[in-house]
Amino acid sequence: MEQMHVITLAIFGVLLLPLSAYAAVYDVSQQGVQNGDITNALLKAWKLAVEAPTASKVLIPKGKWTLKQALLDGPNKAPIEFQVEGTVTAYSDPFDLPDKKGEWWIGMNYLHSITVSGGGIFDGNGKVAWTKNDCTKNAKCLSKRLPYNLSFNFVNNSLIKDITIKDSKYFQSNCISSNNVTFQRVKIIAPAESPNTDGIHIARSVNIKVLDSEIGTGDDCISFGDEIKDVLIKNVRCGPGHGISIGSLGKTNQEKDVTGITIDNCTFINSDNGVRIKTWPSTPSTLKVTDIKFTNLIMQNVSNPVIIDQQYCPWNMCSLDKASLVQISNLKIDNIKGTSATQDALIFSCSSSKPCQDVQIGNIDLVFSGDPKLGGATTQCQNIKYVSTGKQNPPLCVKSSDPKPVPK
Ligand SMILES: *[C@@H]1O[C@H](CO)[C@@H](O)[C@H](O)[C@H]1NC(C)=O
Ligand SMILES: *[C@@H]1O[C@H](CO)[C@@H](O)[C@H](O)[C@H]1NC(C)=O
Ligand SMILES: *[C@@H]1O[C@H](CO)[C@@H](O)[C@H](O)[C@H]1NC(C)=O
Ligand SMILES: *[C@@H]1O[C@H](CO)[C@@H](O)[C@H](O)[C@H]1NC(C)=O
Ligand SMILES: *[C@H]1O[C@H](CO)[C@@H](O)[C@H](O)[C@H]1NC(C)=O
Repeated sequence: MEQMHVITLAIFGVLLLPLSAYAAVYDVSQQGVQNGDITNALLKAWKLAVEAPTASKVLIPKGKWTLKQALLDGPNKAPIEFQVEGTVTAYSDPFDLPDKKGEWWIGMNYLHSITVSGGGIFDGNGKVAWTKNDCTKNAKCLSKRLPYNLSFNFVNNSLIKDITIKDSKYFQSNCISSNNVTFQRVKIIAPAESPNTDGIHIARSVNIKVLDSEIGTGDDCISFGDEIKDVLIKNVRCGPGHGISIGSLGKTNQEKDVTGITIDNCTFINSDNGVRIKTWPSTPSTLKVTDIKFTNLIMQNVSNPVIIDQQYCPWNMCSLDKASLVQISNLKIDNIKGTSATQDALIFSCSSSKPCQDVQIGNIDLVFSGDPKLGGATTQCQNIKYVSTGKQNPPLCVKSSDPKPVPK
């Protein structure tokens, strides 16, 4: 029976779209969808696609569909386009996942030459899960077991474009252990008050791009873990949310270096931070964060537009006794304009053990948007030496250390 279904599906696909560039189009809706649930249909279509010797397409057509969980694993023999035109919604119970090991709602692993496209929506339906998330109070929190929405691991040479990801139960999307993956014209949305709904989390990857996208969430718009090389974030609009964060880094000494992150031509609107680097104190990690560029950024009412925090220690989970051993160097901050919702427009809280090195700062124009009676915007400096060019508003610190602590 199983075999017959599969063959029928393949023939349908070819017959229905004879002019397609794809040898086969596997339309999920033709696979005995029950009450709109495509869980089994998608897995069957995906299996055909990964085994296809030539390029194929898996199609989720227009319409409203529900999906329990799907692990869309490779290896695939040939390119696959995953064309999502409809709205795919998760079930609301965060623990009702068939694969208990799965940390994702839709996981795409061990794949190459994948295109995700189609203008559709992945709706994580996270409202119930968020109420069960107590991570701000509890380090071993429940939500560590809540699934990601759309998770890419061990993926090469792939493009994710023209899709919307919304209301994930936890991190909305991630890209881990991958090489040459581009996110383009992606829209990621969750309410400002939803916990840990990071937009895209990127770690252990090389040559990743996020372009022309809009991200508004309850946590970081984009966050970076360790072992990163060559990332470009360009033309991204971020807010609400916590901004774009490199780190937190250095929590364990297994972490590896972060090299080459450029954040260019992005706009931050009502976010807690603009661009941020954060590292843990009192750990043995000596990783390096180098070749970082923050350029052409517009801040609109951002609480901390630019912040380096080498004393990152949330919920008193660590001690501040020993300075961070993470070395930040070769940092360029250029052409940052707009308004700061607090007076702390620029905060450079670098490590006393490893002061920030080779920093260039130029063309800054950030104005405090709050009560003018409080004074203007300021720069705070600890353990940083920089070269400055062009306009500096607020003025940069005269001394490399100004002992004001980082506000929490
Ligand atoms: C991705 O590229 C890496 C490094 O070139 C390679 O080792 C790995 O097998 C590739 N993975 C896939 C799924 O193609
Ligand atoms: C990177 O991936 C894209 C697909 O997004 C592909 O067209 C391109 O050839 C890949 N680049 C390399 C160097 O393999
Ligand atoms: C910068 O971003 C804006 C707004 O997203 C866009 O209109 C403009 O084309 C971008 N500029 C460049 C040089 O990419
Ligand atoms: C600016 O940001 C502050 C703090 O996040 C917020 O309370 C305020 O409403 C924002 N103002 C505007 C005009 O959005
Ligand atoms: C959707 O939720 C699961 C669980 O939170 C999470 O692991 C996954 O990362 C989220 N999706 C994406 C794409 O993050």
